[in-house]
Amino acid sequence: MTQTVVRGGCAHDCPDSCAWLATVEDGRAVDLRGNPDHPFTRGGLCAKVERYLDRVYSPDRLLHPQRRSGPKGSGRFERVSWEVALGEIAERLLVVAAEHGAEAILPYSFAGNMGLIQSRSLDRRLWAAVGASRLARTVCGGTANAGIASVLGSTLGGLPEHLRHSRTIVLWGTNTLVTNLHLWPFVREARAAGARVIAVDPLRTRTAAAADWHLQPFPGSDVALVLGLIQVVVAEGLHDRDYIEAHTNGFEALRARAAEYPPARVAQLTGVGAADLLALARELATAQPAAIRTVLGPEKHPQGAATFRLLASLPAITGAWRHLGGGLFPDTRAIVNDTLDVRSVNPPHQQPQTREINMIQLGRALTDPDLHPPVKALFVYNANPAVTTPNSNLVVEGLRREDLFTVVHEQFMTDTALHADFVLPATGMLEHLDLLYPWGHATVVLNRPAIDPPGECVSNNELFRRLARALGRPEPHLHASEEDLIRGVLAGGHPWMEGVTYERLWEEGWAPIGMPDDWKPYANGGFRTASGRCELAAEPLPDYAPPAADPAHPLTLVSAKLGLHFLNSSYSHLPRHARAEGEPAVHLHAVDARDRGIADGDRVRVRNARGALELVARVDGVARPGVVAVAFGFWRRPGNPGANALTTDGLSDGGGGGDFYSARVEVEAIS
Ligand SMILES: Nc1nc2c(c(=O)[nH]1)N[C@H]1C(S)=C(S)[C@@H](COP(=O)(O)OP(=O)(O)OC[C@H]3O[C@@H](n4cnc5c(=O)[nH]c(N)nc54)[C@H](O)[C@@H]3O)O[C@H]1N2
Ligand SMILES: Nc1nc2c(c(=O)[nH]1)N[C@H]1C(S)=C(S)[C@@H](COP(=O)(O)OP(=O)(O)OC[C@H]3O[C@@H](n4cnc5c(=O)[nH]c(N)nc54)[C@H](O)[C@@H]3O)O[C@H]1N2
Ligand SMILES: [Mo]
Repeated sequence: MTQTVVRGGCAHDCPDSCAWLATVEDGRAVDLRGNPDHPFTRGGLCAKVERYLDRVYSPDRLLHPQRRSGPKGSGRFERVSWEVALGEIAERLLVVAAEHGAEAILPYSFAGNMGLIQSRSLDRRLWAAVGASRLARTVCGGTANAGIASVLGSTLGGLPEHLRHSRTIVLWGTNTLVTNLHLWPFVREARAAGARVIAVDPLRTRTAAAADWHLQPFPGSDVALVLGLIQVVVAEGLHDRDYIEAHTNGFEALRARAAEYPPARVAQLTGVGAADLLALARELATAQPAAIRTVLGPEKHPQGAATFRLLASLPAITGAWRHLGGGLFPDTRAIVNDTLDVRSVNPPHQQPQTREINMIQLGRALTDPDLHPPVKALFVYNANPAVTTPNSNLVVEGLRREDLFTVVHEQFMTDTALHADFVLPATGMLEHLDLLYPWGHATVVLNRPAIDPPGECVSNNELFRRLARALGRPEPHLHASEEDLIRGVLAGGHPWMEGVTYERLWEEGWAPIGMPDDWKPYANGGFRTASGRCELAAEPLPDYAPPAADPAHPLTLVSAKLGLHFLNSSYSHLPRHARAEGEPAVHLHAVDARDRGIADGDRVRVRNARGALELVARVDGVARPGVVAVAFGFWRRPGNPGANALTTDGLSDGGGGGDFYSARVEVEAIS
C-alpha cells in the first residue's frame, strides 16, 4: 500500500477558502482534513466539507458524457463518447451562431468552483473569441461592492482576522457561524478580551443567538437604521471631527439627511427601538476599536447598495479607521486582487463588448419573446440555476423550451442538468489543479490534485480546451495550461508577493500575502476615490423607501443560508448532509402563526404569484413579526420547488444584483 498526503484547498464559494490535506491510499482519497498550519483554517473543516469524500465517491457522480434521449426534463439520457458529444455540441453552437448571431449563445456560470483558474479563465477566453453574449455575474457581491466602492473608492477594508483586536464587533447581516465559520475563533478571541459581539439580522440565526446582543430590524430597512445611527452619533457630538475634516467630503450633506431620521422615526421604520438605536450608536462611536463586519446578506434588497454605502460611511464619522480592529470589514477580494495578477487570466483586450444578460433575470431572458437575438443555446457550468436563480419557476419554464439547446457540465444530475441536451461530467477539487481565489482572508492557496478524475470527468479548463478544438479554434491563449495560468497570476511583482512562488506553493500548499501586521487601510486617509477622501455624498444621498403594501402577501420572505450542511444548492442531494439538515421548513413568528391558525409542526403552504411550497411550519423564534424564513438550497421536489420559486427577479439599486431577500408571501395551513 502506498500512502501520500497531498496539500490542496477548498474551491467552494465561501469566504473561508480552507487549506486541506488529503490522505491518498493506492489512488483513493481516504481522509480529508483542514491544514493545521494554515492560520485561518487552523486544522478544522466545516460540516459540509468534513464529509466531502461522500461527494467524491457518491454513487450518483456523473462519470460519462450523456445525450438526452427523452423529452426535456424527463431525465432520460444515453451515454455517448466525448468525441460524439463535443462534435454535436460544436455543430449546434456553430449553427446557432450562423442563424442568429453568436450572441444567441449564453454561457451561464458562477462560483460552484471558485478556484481562480478553473472558474474564470479559458471559459471566458473562448466565449470572448466566439462572440457569445456576456453574463453579468451579479447574484453575489455586485451590489455590496458597488455601495462600498462609491464611498471608499474600492472595496478595500480591514482584514477580517483583525477582529481579534476589536472591542465592539457588529456582525451586520452576516451569519458567521454558518457562512464564515473560520472567522468565529477571532471573534471569540476578542470576546475573551472583553469585546461585545452584536448581531444585526432580521432573523435569529445561530450567530444572532450566539451574540451578546441581537437587533432584529425589518429586512431591507437598514438604510433607515444606519441613517438613524449617524443622526445619534452627530447629535450627541460623538463624531470624530478631526478625522471628518481631514479625510472626508460631503459630511454636511450626510448630516442633513441623517437629521431626518430621529430615533422615534427609525423605530417605526425598522422595528429597532429608540433605546436600542441610541445604545448601538454610542457603542460604535465610543467603544473603540469598533468593527462592522459584513458579508452579503443585506445587499439582496431594493436598497442593498445604499445600505452598504452607509455602512461604509460610518467608520469615517466615528473615526474607527484610526484603530487596528476598527472600521469596515468587508470581503478581502480587494486585497487579493491587488496582490495577484488576476488580469493576466482575462486580459481586457480579450473581452469584447457583446450583449450582456443579467444572471438574476435568466428566466426572463429565456422566455422573453422580444429578446433579439433570442437565447438559442445555453451553456451552464459551475452553477445550478434551476435552484439558485431567483424566480426559478420561470428559469425552468425557459429550460423546457424545445428550441433551446442546453449543455450542462456538472458533477451531479442537478435540476439544471436534468433539462440539458448534453450533460458532461466534471471533476471536483480533489481532481484538478487550481489556485484559490479567497475572499475571507489574505493567503494564497494552491489546490494540487490528489486523485485521478473518476470515469471520464474533465476539469472546466480541459472542457474548454476540447471545445475550442471542436470549434476549430487553435489560438494558443485558448489552450493555456493550468500551470502556465497560475504562474502568470503569481508573477505580478507586487511587493507583498515576494517569495510566493509556484514551487513554494507546490511544496507548502499555501503562503501568506505579506501585508503589514498593523493593517489600517485608512488610518491616515488615502481612500481610493479620485479625491483621495472618503466620499460621503458624491452621489445623491440615500433615503429609505419602505416596501409597498401588498395585502395579499403581507409577509416578507428571507431565504438566506440557514443550513450548516449545505453550500448553496450543493450537498442537499447527498444523504448524510440532507439528513443532518432535516426537513425543509418555514420559520414564522408566534403572532403570525397564531393569526393563521398555524402551530409548530403543521404542514403549510407558502405562496405568491410566482410559486408555492409545501413545508413544515416552525414557530421557533427565528423570525420576527411580519417576516418568514425558508432555508435556500434544497433541490426541487414534488410540492416543493425550493425557495427561489417564490423569490423576485427584480434588481437592487446598484451593481446589478437582485432584490430577492425582499420577496412577499402568504402562508396558510394545509387542511
Ligand atoms: N454553510 C454555508 N456557508 C456558506 C454558504 C452556504 O450556502 N452555506 N454560501 C456561501 C456564499 S455563496 C455566500 S455569498 C456567503 C454569504 O454569507 P452571509 O452574507 O453571511 O450569508 P446570507 O445568509 O446571505 O446573509 C446573512 C444574513 O443576512 C440577513 N439579512 C437578510 N436581509 C437583511 C437585511 O436587510 N438587513 C440585515 N441587517 N440583514 C439581513 C439574513 O437573515 C442572514 O442571516 O456564505 C457562504 N458560505
Ligand atoms: N433564495 C436564495 N437564492 C440564492 C442565494 C440565497 O441565499 N437565497 N444565494 C445566492 C448566492 S450568494 C450565490 S453565490 C448563488 C450560488 O449559485 P450557484 O453558483 O448556482 O451555486 P451552487 O448551488 O453552489 O451550484 C454550483 C454547482 O456547480 C457545480 N460544480 C462544482 N464544482 C464544479 C466544477 O469544477 N465544474 C463544474 N462544471 N461544475 C462544478 C456543483 O456541483 C453545483 O451543482 O446562489 C444565489 N441564490
Ligand atoms: Mo454567494
